[in-house]
Amino acid sequence: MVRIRQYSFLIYCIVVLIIVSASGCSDNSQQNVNTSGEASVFEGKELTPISEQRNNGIKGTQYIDQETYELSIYGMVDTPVNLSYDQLLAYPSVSRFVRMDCVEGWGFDAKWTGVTLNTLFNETGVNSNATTVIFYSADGYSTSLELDYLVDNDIMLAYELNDITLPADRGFPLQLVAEDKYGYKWAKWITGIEVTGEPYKGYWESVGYSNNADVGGPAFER
Ligand SMILES: Nc1nc2c(c(=O)[nH]1)N[C@H]1C(S)=C(S)[C@@H](COP(=O)(O)O)O[C@H]1N2
Ligand SMILES: [Mo]
Repeated sequence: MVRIRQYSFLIYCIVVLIIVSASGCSDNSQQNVNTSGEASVFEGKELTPISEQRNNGIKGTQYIDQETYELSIYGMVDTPVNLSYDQLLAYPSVSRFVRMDCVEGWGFDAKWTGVTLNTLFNETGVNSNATTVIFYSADGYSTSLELDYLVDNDIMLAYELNDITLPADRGFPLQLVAEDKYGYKWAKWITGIEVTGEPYKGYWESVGYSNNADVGGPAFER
């Protein structure tokens, strides 16, 4: 009798285990992301696991189809381009350790891999009187940065995070790694890049957040 009860308890445990693991029942936002092979250290610096990073998109996770995806670069350029996901990956890549700091006081450390804007601008050419670059996202979000900041700091568009292809809720296929700028400059799910000669205020900037957004600087425009 005792043995049968022990057996049925064992089977009960196994069934529960299977259900829990199949439903992705865990308290992080990366439930269906396979992060095996995720890097935990880069250049001797510890990385925040993807499972401990947050997602605060204005309209939730965007799911972009890799097959039909195109990045448009247009505006004050010599040659506008539409680049497929495979074309983006074919450019020389760079990897860097960069910390992301949200203006609300949380952040994380990560290894980012992607293609620099300088590489892409080399392809399109940029008009000499251009000053500003606007990033448009699939969720209707937008933000902008000064052209000089992007060029001088060799800023990249990341397609990998801690050696993992950017998961959908982290911004697949591309997140801007806006080094030393608050998180709201780190556009995710980027579909369009416009080069312009006018200052531009994006989603959060247009309601008062600093358009400069230097980490450590004021959160709001005076
Ligand atoms: N498309 C899009 N990009 C976005 C946002 C957004 O709502 N939509 N939120 C921004 C803000 S406020 C922050 S702090 C970071 C968060 O990035 P993470 O998901 O890598 O943590 O994404 C930024 N990029
Ligand atoms: Mo943020």
